[in-house]
Amino acid sequence: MEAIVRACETERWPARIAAVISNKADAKGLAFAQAHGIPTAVVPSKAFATREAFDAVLQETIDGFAPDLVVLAGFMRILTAPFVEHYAGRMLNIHPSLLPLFPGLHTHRQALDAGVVEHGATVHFVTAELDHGPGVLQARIPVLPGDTETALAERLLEKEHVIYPQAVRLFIEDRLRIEDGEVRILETFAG
Ligand code: NHR
Repeated sequence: MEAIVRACETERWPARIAAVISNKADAKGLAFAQAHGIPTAVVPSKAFATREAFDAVLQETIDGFAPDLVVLAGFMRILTAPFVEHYAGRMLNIHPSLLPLFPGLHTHRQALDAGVVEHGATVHFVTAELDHGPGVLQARIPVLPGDTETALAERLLEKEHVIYPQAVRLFIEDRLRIEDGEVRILETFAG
């Protein structure tokens, strides 16, 4: 989230971060957002009995800021189908694996256990099926001898901070199209 806010500022995107919203009141990103003059909101998932009830209030809260795009960044609650449908084609996530490999949790552990020589991260549009939406950009890193979950996560995070802002920028430039469940990136004349 911080990388996206910084890219928006330093690259002078024709965009505004409408709000930063968390399901946790103590999330560090909220303080960061406030320091950057960005509105914040908290919808405490713990206070809701069901996923449906939480998602309904989360949706009202998001829509109150009227964003063009919803960006999940470290958001760890599985979202219900109606919520995902409401933001179809306008909600992104970054998942720390080379999807379709290793959807779900503990991706670095999954990659090490599988013995892959390459790992990575994927920015994708969010669909109801967890970590299965159309992919926008991927970054790759080698898996090194002696690698641990922590080491992999740390090296990958640097790459995530590059490709997630790039993907958001492509959306803002209206260069992403979803066709037959796949993302096409439009070229510009400038390259
Ligand atoms: N919701 C839908 N419908 N589809 C996706 O693709 C989603 C999603 C919600 C979040 C992010 C994803 C990730 O980056 C994401 C993608 C949390 C879980 C999970 O199992 C899985 C994937 C992702 C985020 N959450 C548990 C739950 O019961 C809680 C885990 C926890 O709190 O630690 O919600 O990887």
